[in-house]
This record gives sequence, C-alpha cells and structure tokens, in this order.
Amino acid sequence: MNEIIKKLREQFESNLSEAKDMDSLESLRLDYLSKKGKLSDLMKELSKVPGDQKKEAGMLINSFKQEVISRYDSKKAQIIKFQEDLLIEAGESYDDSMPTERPIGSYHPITLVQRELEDIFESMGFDVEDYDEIVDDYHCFEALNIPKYHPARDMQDTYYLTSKNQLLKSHTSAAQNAILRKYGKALKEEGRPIRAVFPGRCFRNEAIDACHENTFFQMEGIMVDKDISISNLIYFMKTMLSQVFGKEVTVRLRPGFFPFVEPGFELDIQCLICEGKGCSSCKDSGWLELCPCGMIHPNVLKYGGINTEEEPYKYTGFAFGLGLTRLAMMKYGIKDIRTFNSGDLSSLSEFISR
Ligand code: FA5
Repeated sequence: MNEIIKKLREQFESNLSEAKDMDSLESLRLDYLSKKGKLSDLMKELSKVPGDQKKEAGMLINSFKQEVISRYDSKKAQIIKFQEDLLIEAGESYDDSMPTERPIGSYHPITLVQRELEDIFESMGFDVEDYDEIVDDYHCFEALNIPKYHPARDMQDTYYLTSKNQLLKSHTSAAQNAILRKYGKALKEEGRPIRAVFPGRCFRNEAIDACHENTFFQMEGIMVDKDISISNLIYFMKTMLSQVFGKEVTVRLRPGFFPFVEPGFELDIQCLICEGKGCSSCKDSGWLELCPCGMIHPNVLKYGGINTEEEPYKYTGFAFGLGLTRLAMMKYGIKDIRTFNSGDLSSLSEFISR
C-alpha cells in the first residue's frame, strides 16, 4: 500500500503543479476526490489487503486523503489570490472596503456524517452505492418479504404516487434487492463477499416531533458471504459507532421485528444529549432507536438471486438500517431533528468543514 500511495502522491503533485486555473483545479478535484475518483479506487484496493494489515492500510489511505485535501485547499487559495492580483494590476475596480473575511459556505451536518460513515465503511472493504428516491412497491416491500396487505406495512406510513405502483422510498432497505442482484454474480463466480452501504433520503407521513421527521436519512448496509453470523454484525456496528463518536458509547440490543430479517434486533444508543436521563430528543426514555439490524431473511436472499439452500453456494448475510439523521443529532448535539430541514443558517453553519 505504501508503494501505491507513493506513486499516486507523485502523480497528484505533478497534476497539481499543472493546474493553473479554477477549471483545471476542479477537474483535478473530481479526478482524485469524487466518488469515482482515484482516492475511492484506492479504498477499493483495501479488499485485496490481507485481514491483519487492513487497519493500517486504511489509516494510510485516510491520512493520504487528508493530505490531498489540504494540498488542494492551499492551491485553490493560491489561484484565487493570483486572479485577484491580476485584476488589481489590470486596473479593474477593486473595492478594498469589502470585508476580507467573506462568509464561507458549509456542508450540511448530515452530509458531513454521511461522508464520514462512507469513509469508515470503505476502509472496511464496503462499496458505497446510490439509489433512487422514487421506487416501486416490489422493491420497497415485496422483495423484502412484505407482501401486499401485510401488517408490517403499517409501520411505515408511505407516500404513494399517483403513477402506478410508485412511491417515495420509506426506507433504504428498498435498495437491498438491486444491490444483491448487482453483486451476486461476483459472489458466486469469484467468491467476492457482498459488502455495500447505501445512504439515502426516506419519506414517511409521520407525526413530527423532536426526534421524528417526515423526510430523514438512513444508511443501509448489507454483507453476504459464506458463514456470516450475528458476531460479524455486532463487530461492524461496534467499530462503526466507536469511530464515529471517537469514544465508547453505550448501546443496547433488543429483539426487533422486521419481516426481512430473522432474527431481528433494535440497536439503541444511550441519548448523548441528556446522557440517559431522559429529554425531548429521546422522548424521555434515555435511549434512541438508531440502527435496527438482523440476519437477512432467506426469502430476501432468494428474491435477490442468492442461493441459500444448495451446497456449495449456501450464503447468509446481515443487514442494518442506520438512522443517519438521528446519528447526526447525537454526534453534533442537535436537540431537535427539525433543525436539519429548517434552513436556519445560524444553527446549521456551525459545521464549517469540507
Ligand atoms: C427500517 O426502516 C428498516 N428498514 C431498518 C432495517 C434495515 C431493519 C435492515 C433491519 C435490517 P425503522 O423504521 O425502525 O426500520 O427505521 C430505522 C431507523 O431510521 C430508526 O431506528 C431511526 O433511527 C430512523 N428513523 C425512522 N423513522 C424516522 C423518522 N420519522 N425520523 C427520523 N429518523 C427516523
């Protein structure tokens, strides 16, 4: 990994020195830092690294990524300054009474936490996938072992569209079938485990309060391979949470029912706003439902084209549906979920970061 990063660093430095204006700098950013860029490709290389070296390799990649971001930022500042100097030299009007510190835009806290999670899961060999917001009934429910008129549909008060069979995705699990189909071939033919996370916006006709919105984000994750068990699930959940919060957080696992997992669990996190004492953010319970999860039901694997019965292809897997918006509340100490969609810049612009 050291060798690969060394070569990529040389290439990056050479590309950076050739970037003379904002357009070429933007193509360099896309080339290295976008989802399909060289840094994402590098993350994918992690799946080839032997298990005991994965952690170190992941850290090397993350530190290289920070280096690329910081080099990009300095170059951007340099080009802006150069362009301003040119304007001054050319005698263009330049208003030196303008405040020098212009307000800088900021990323939304959900974008920040989503990107952080994507990095964490990529470093553990997961692919990051995108999925539609408008889906059909089959993908949102039937492919998840929830046939028409099943009572579990009542748990998600869904917005149906007038066009036939379409609806606003009520949970990210709606992408499970497509992801299983996309990666199933490589699982069967090359033995490559399916490991994917897919964040997305979800919609439900909710009674809104401090911890419920009608539009919120989840991040779904699945892993399918031979001999996947609940221990694998717990390992990934614990690693993810300790990295996101940078400290031990208190969680509890209790049985939960979802027709697409068996067994199913509710993973709750102790409320970090009131430290478990009870407040409006956690509906006075001291706990927040954060990440339901479980072992993927064999019917769901079958609908996704994965063989669960015949040897040698007998696969099992886990799935989780992380409440990304609630995770952002806990991480940034945001007491009311309504802040996220409020457009209230004084609350949201605290999160100035890349
Ligand atoms: C689901 O949506 C399942 N699809 C999750 C799942 C995936 C279970 C894979 C098993 C395996 P649930 O309705 O509980 O489950 O929502 C999951 C998480 O999304 C909740 O724990 C919560 O953190 C978040 N969430 C749900 N509804 C809302 C809402 N109205 N506002 C904000 N966050 C919400």
